[in-house]
Amino acid sequence: MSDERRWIGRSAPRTEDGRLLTGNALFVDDVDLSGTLHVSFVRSDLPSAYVRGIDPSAAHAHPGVAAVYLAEDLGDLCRPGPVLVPPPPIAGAEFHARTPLPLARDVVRYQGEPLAIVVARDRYVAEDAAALIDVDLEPRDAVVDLATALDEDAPRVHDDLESNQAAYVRQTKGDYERARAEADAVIARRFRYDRGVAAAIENRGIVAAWDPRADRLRVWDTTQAPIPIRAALAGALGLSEAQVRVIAPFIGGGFGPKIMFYGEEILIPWIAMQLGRPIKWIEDRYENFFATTQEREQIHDAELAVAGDGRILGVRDRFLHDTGAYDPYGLTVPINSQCTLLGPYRVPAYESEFRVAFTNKPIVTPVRGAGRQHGVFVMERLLDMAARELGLDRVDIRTINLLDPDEFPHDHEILYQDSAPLTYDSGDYRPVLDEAVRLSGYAEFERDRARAAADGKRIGLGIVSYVEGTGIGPYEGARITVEPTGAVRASTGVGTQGQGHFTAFAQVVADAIGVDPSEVRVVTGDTSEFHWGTGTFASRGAVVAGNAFHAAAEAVREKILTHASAALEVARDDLELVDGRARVRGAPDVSVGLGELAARANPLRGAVVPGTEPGLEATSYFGPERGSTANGVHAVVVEVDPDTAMVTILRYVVVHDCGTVINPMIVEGQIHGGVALGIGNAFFEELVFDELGGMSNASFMDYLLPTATDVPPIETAHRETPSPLNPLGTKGVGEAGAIPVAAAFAQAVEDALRDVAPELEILEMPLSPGRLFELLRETRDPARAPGDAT
Ligand code: MCN
Repeated sequence: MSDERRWIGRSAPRTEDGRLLTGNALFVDDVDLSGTLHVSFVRSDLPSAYVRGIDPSAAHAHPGVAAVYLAEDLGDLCRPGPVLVPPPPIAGAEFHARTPLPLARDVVRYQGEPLAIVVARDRYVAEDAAALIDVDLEPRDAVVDLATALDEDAPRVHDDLESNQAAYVRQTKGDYERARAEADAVIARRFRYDRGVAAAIENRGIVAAWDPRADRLRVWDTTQAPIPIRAALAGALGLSEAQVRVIAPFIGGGFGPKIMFYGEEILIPWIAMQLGRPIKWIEDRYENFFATTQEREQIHDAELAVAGDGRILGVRDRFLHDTGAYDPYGLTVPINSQCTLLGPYRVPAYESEFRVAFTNKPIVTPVRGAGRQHGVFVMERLLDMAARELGLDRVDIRTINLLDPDEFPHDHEILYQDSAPLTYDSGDYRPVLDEAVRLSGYAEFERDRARAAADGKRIGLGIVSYVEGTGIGPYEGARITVEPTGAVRASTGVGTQGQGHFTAFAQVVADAIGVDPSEVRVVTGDTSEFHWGTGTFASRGAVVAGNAFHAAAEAVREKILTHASAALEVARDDLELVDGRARVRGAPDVSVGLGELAARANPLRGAVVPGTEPGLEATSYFGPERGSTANGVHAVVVEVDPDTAMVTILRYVVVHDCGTVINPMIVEGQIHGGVALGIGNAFFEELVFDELGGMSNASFMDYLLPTATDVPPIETAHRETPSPLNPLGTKGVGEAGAIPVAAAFAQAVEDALRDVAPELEILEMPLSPGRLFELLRETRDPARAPGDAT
C-alpha cells in the first residue's frame, strides 16, 4: 500500500455520475443496431396446467413477423437449465433439482412461464402476433399455500417427485434439548414472511448480434454475472468462449434477480444466430412480475430457550421455504436464513431444520438480503418476547448475549451457503449497540413517549442487531494498465448495477499508484475486457473485486517504482508516487510521469530483460478463504395511529461496521437504499395470489413501493473493525441496510401500541396498514375474527 493512503476512507465524488446524469450511460435498451428484430414472449396465464396444444399459424401469417418458435422448434436447446449454485455438502441433506426449460413443453408450473416466442420487425407487431397464438392449456390443481404445500394430499408440482419437497436440511450445534430443559423460559412462536418482487427500475433486457464474418456473438445483457453467462452461452450454442462477448453495461438496479441465468438469455442469442439479425427483448413491467425471480416466502416455527437473566441457552427453528416452481439457485436463500438467525449472539445450542417446497408460483432466488431478513426477524422477535416475559430491558437482553471481541474467530459449527464453515472473522459488537442506543435516544425515550402521549400521539422505538456474511469467494480478478498517455485503465469481471464500483475501485487503485481516482477508468462487466470471475452478489464486490484491484495495483506500483528508479537513478525507497508522477522524496521537482514510464516499459527498440514483462500492467486475483462478517444495529422511531393503523417513521438510525470503508458516501448510499427496500418489504410490498395461484396485483398501481416521502432521513454512523481475511480489511455492505428493517419496525410498532394493545405481537411480514388494522382489532377484541370487515 502506498505511504500516501489518501483515497480509501474518503467520500470521493462518484466518477460514473457524469455519464449517468448527462444521459451518456449506455443501458441495454439503448443498444440500437441496424436491422434489429424484436421479441415478444407468449406466457402461460395459468399457474398450473397441461399444455395440450399451441397453434402459432395465425402469428406466422401476421405481417411483419419474422419467426415464431415453440419448445419443439428448439431442438437440443430445449433442456432444463443448470443448478447455478450446488447445495453445500451438509450431512443428511436432501435436494431435488428441478430447473425450467427455456420454453415450457408439456406442463406449465407457474403463471408467466414462457411458451412461445414471436420475432417481428418491431415490438408492437411482435405483441400483436403473440396475442394471435392459440394456446390450449388444461388447468391442473395448483399448489399455492406454503403451509400446506408439503401435505401428503397436496397436488404435485413435479409429477416425478413423491412430494413437493425440494430439499431438506438440518444443521445443529450443542444440545438443544438440554438447553431447553435448563431454561427458565422457552419462547415459542410461528413467524411468517410473505413474497415480494425486487422491483429494479430497469427490467431485464437482452440484445444479441451474431457476426458471421467475425464468427462472433455479442450480447448486451442486464445480468449481474456476465462471465458465467458467457460460459453458459458458449456451451449451449456450441461456440468457444472466445467467440462470445457479453457486456453488462449500466444497469438500472439488479437487487439479486439479475444473477439468475434465465431461458431468455439463451433464446435471444440463439435466435440472433438462427436469423442472422440482431435481436432485442426488453421485459416489460407486467412481465417482470412473473418472469423475473422473487423472494421471501417462509414460515418459521421457532423457540428460544433462555435463562432468567436473559442469557440465550439455545434456539430451535423449523421452517418452510417456498422456492416456487423450480429451484435453480440451490439452497442459498434458506441457508442464509438458517445461518443469519444466530446474529451477533452467543448461542450455545442451535437446532435448525428447513424444508423447501415447490409451489406453482414464480421462481425464488436471492433478492437483496437473500433470506437473511427472515433469520434476523425470527431471532430479534424472540428476544423481544423473551425480554417482555422475563421483565428485562430490550437492549439489556441483547447486550448480555453479544459475542465479545476476544471470541473471534467464532465458529458456529454449521456450514454457510458457500460451503465454508460459518465462522465469524471479527467484530466489536458492543460499541455498535451503544452508539445506536445513544443516537436513537433510547435512554430518554420514556420522556419522549410521555411528551408525545400528552399530545395524543403514540410513539415507539425499535432497536435490533444483525450480522451479515459478506464477501464470499470463490474469487474475482482485476487488470490494471497504465498507458503511455498516462491514462489508467482498470477492469474486472463483476457487473455493476448502481453500487458505485467505478469510484470505489478507482480509489483503491489511486491509493496504490498515486493518481486521482477521477483518472482511473474502471470497466466492469465486459468479458472482452476481463473474463475471469463470477459476478455481483452476496455483497462481495468491495471484498473480492476490491482486493483483486488492490493486489493488481500493488503489482503495478512495484513496476512503476522499478522503472522510475532506473529513470531517475535513485533508490526505490527514495521514491513516492504522487499526482500521477514518481518523484524523489524531499525533492519533488525530480520526477517522471507514469505515462513516460509506461512508454519506457514498452520500448520499440532494445530488449525487454528476460524475466520481466513489458508495460505497466498487472493482473491479479483474490479469493477469500471464507466470507467476512459485517454487523450493525438499526433503531427506528415510529408514530402509530391506533385508530387507522397508519405508521409514520419519525427517525431511522443505522450504526454499522463493514470493516475498512472505501468510500463513506457510497456506503451511506448503500445503507439508505437498503433501508428503503426494507421499509417497502416491511410495510408496503406484498404479492397477492388467489387460491388458484394467479397473481392479483402485478402492477405498481396495486403493488405498493415506498416513495421518497415514505423514507425518512437516515442517520448513519460507521465503525470499522477491519476483516483479517483480506488485505484491505473490508467487509460488504450492499445488502445490510435491508436486512434488519422488518425486525426493528415490528418492535417499534408494538412498542408504540403497548398501552392500547399490550397483547399485540407482530409475527408476520409484511405488515401493511390494512393488516395491522386487522391485528389491532383482533388483539383488542379477540372475538373478532381476522379479516372480519364489520
Ligand atoms: N463499499 C465500500 N466500503 C466497504 C464496503 C463496500 O466503499 N467496506 C462500497 C463498494 O466499493 C461498492 C458498494 O459499497 O461500491 C457495495 O459494495 P459491496 O457491499 O461489496 O456489494 P457489491 O458491490 O457486491 O454489490 C452487491 C450488493 C447486492 S448483493 C445487492 S442485491 C445490491 C447492492 O449491492 N444491489 C444493488 N446494492 C445495490 N445498489 C444499487 N444501487 N443497485 C443494486 O441493484
